[in-house]
Amino acid sequence: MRFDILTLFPAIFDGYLGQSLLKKGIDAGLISVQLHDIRRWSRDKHHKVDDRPFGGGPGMILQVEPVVECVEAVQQLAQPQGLQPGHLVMLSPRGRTLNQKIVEELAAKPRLLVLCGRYEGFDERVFDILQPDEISIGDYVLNGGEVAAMAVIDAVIRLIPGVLGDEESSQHDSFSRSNSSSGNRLLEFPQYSRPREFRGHEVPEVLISGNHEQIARWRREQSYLSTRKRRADLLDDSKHISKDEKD
Ligand code: 6GU
Repeated sequence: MRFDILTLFPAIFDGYLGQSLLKKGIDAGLISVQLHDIRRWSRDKHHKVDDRPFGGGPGMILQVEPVVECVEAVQQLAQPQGLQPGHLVMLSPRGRTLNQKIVEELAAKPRLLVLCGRYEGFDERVFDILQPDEISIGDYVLNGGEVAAMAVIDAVIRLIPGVLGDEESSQHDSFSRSNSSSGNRLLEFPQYSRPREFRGHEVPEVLISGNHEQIARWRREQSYLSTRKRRADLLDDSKHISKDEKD
């Protein structure tokens, strides 16, 4: 899968790209990531890409020309390599809120262009012209789309076949479609490792019993109880989801 990240601050991604799963995926040839500095498409000799809003008001607006021209150049740059123009995601607090279903949808694309905003926002014509898939990571305000872009990429790469080893498979993740036979989306069950006792807190006996049937039943119950305690809204949601999926 190919990612193109379009940002005013490419350096923010350096640490993330050089670490852990993403680096493993890149080294294995399963993922490629290219960073593009929007400032290179500035028409200004000082590389300015923002300006004051017409009509007045605080803050600066990302200008339409550098953003549109940067996206178009990145789309075209791919053609000699036989790549598709790619699905354009724009990180924006007004977008649809990210969830696992959207992550699955994005993971099915061969190429994502990830456009990160800053300042007070984009000139509205960026949306009119590019018609991006606007995505938010929640109802709060970040200083820019970069951290949100990393959240999207991090969630998407877990679903690319081969990126996670068999042992760390994403199949059992909370929220994943396949984590329960009934189609409900439940939180994960609690896990324990050595030691068997710490400060009087013991590992549940059933996990040491060696009875795999009992262990599986206990884990299903615990998943349900954990979800009911922490995220009862998921239980309501999953009723709708399983009804929809039957239809
Ligand atoms: Cl994608 N961008 C910004 N600036 N703030 C956010 C966000 C994105 N998602 C939640 N808050």
